[in-house]
Amino acid sequence: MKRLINSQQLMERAQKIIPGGVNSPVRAFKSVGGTPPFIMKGAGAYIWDEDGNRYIDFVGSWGPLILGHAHPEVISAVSHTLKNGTSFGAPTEKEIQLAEMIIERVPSAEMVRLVNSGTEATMSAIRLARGITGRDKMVKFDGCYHGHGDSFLIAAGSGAMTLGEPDSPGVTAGTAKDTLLAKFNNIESVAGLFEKFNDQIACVIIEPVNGNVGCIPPQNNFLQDIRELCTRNGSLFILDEVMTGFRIARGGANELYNIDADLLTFGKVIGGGFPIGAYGGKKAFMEHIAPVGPVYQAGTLSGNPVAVTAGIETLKRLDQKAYDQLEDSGAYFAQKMQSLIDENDYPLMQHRVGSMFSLFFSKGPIRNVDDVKQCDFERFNQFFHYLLDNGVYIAPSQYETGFISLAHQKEDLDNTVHIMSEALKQMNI
Ligand code: HOZ
Repeated sequence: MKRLINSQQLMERAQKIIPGGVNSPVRAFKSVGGTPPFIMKGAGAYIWDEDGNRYIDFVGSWGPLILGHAHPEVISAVSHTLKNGTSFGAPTEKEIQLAEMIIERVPSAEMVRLVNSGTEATMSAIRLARGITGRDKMVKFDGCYHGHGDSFLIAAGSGAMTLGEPDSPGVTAGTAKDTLLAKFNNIESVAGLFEKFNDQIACVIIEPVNGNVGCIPPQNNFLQDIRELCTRNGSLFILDEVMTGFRIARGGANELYNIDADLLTFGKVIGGGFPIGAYGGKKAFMEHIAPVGPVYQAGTLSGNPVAVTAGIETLKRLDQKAYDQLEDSGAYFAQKMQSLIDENDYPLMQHRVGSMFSLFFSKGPIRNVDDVKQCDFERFNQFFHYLLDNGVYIAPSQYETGFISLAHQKEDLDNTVHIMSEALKQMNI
């Protein structure tokens, strides 16, 4: 059992002045119970808590740290930028460089606008879609999470689902009525909405891999079929690549699944651990944004030089060799876990897309959030706490995805499989 004395004290202190003691609900361990370790530092594949315990980290700040923690060259470039000032509220050359890197990699991105978070990116993208089409309604998928903008907090995944609040109080009925819900991996549910509301739907927004209810890949031609429905009905198709962008392939899901998106949203990896987001897409659409067009969107710190530097330095290191390594690591880990599951006939199944993975406490199939809801959450919690006690840090919810970084070595993955195997053994399942 790891000692979390300092973390406990910090949590008590934090809870007095920060709601729940945390600045984002997923960090609070609400559904798994116990005290979250307060993190003191990270290096490569590891983090250390305030009691000196070391963990192999599969959260990676919820996705951004694809190079691992405190990558020396990213830190050095950021330090250099910092010396010249932290923010100007005026254009800088580095913003062009990051935008060029995004556009060069993502097939459907012809123009890009930098913002400060994934939430800002998705909020801005749907405003743009509504501004262009003059339509109000938007289709999202049950269990997809697109940040905490009002329109998205309807059947939302991630922390909202974990806390049992997929529809947040505070979202007005007026806003909620414009969010239409479809089922992930169920094209009939999308077609049904188009039949009913065809000339009212501004856009369909989707996580191409549903990474906020665990990791669920799209099946069959699901994404292509949505593309077709959007084209036929004059609606924009928005790929929310905040999680998948520059993570599952050099050009993200846009490239991997060969989907012609109208708009795309980004975050996480493009900030290399700093707060950033972006939305992009076809030039003809992006030129509707102010100051070129009438759709307004702005930000004091948008394109912040420090965040942009970290993003550039991160993307620079993500060449094909890096994606091959991420794929190898993901496949190696999944294959070892599958042997463990098969040899012991454990009631578990897993999904993986590159370096994104999830282990579900269910025999499956897992096609969408409805299937995830059938998982054995009690067992997930036991498993989670055994891992935490033994130095493996995964997200504290069955409704989240694991991330392998370039810093994870075979030895880290072997150790993790070993600890997972011990956890499952002592759980007696
Ligand atoms: N999308 C992340 C969780 N799945 C965001 C992290 C957060 O909500 O704090």
